[in-house]
Amino acid sequence: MKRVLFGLTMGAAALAVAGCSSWGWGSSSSSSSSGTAATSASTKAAAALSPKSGTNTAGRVTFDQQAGGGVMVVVSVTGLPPGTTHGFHIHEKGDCSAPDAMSAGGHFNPAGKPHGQMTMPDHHAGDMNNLVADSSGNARVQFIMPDVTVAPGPNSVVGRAVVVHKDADDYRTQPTGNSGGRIACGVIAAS
Ligand SMILES: [Cu+2]
Repeated sequence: MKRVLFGLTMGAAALAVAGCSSWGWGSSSSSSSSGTAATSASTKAAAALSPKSGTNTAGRVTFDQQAGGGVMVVVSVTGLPPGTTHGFHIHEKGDCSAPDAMSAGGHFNPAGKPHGQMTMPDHHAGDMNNLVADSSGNARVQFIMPDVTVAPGPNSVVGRAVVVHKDADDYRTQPTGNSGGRIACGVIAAS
């Protein structure tokens, strides 16, 4: 008798879980080809950088939210003048439509902090270290951003823009780092 009751209870629980899952799939994006992926928020995103302000600078940046906190950022940029240093930030608006990328707005700064270097106590969530081009004009680097997420929330990078600047960020000048014009821009989308 106990066995039968147990079996019935488990059956009801299974039905309840199945019901929740169906509801979850129905209310999420249909872009996922696998039903299981849609049950958790995306933890990966990417931006394709396009040339701006008449340059040939392009590239790709990927974002992978880490289980222990922070987001792993992998950067590959091409078409920089060899040996040069360039300010590099996440900007608040996911709009790279302007020829000078000014449409991307200011630095992504959800906490209202002063601009600074990523390792300083005060910095914008979107502040990243300068990119340094090698002798071929390429910059490849990877690092952890401590204050952003990929999953939805006030600090999510999805729907923002990655911007490469013409000059080096001095990590001091407010609120821009005095890094000059914008030479590449890409909108960050979940992937
Ligand atoms: Cu910037």
